[in-house]
Amino acid sequence: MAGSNLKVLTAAQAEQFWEDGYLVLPEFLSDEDVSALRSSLDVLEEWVQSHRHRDFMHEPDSQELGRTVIRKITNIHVHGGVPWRELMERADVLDLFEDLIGPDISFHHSKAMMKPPYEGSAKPWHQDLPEGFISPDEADRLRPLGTDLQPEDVPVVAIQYYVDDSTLDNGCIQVIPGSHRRGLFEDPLDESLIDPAEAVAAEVPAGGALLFHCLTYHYSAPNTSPNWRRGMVYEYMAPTVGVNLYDSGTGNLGWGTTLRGS
Ligand SMILES: O=C(O)CCC(=O)C(=O)O
Repeated sequence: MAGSNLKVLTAAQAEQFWEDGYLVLPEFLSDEDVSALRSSLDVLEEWVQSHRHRDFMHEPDSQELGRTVIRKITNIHVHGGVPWRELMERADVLDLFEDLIGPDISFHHSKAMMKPPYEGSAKPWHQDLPEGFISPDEADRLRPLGTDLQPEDVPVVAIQYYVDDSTLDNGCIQVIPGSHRRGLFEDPLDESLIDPAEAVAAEVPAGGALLFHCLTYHYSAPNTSPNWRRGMVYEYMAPTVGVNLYDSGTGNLGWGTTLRGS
């Protein structure tokens, strides 16, 4: 999938991404980036104490009395202000995606997954593609294809940036390597499809990032630690082969915006 003139990744990294369906980049953002991004999240965390907005989802079982605990902020590239907006279309980010999915890159969506200390709840095992990236009819059409559904034909890839260390203790993403080559399943994934022995904890230090394909099985456990695990997802797409993506109308701002190429 990746071209021969890579701009950010080594050939081995690009190959590993397509083999495993994910790739850890332990270093990506500068210390200045991380500090600006953290400050913006701190502002939002205060803002939500006195405001309500449909893009801000609260932790459903929070025990924190008198304080709103945020689970997820949809459209972080809008709500987070300048640093998050710039991150969406930074040249090095688009270069990285060009290495993986080619020169025609459009925006899919963004969100902040806050995983607050002690209260961050789990995200069940799932693939991104059936989570509103395609219509239910399209999912019904694709599922019987099984392993004929090639990940290279659905070049939709997420990057999750971390402003805190993301570890097993605070609910890092776990993945099943190679699961992006097993076809499309119901959302969320039936637990019988998951062999815990195959799961890999994709731990990433603050400032690093995790890339994962839209068919890769992934999960994150509750945060049982005293530490934040704030991981912000930006998803990008390139033209697909034989798969109709759609904007589910769930309020992803900027869906389909061309960021590079045609
Ligand atoms: O950040 C998390 O805990 C889960 C994120 C995720 O599963 C996703 O973006 O698809």
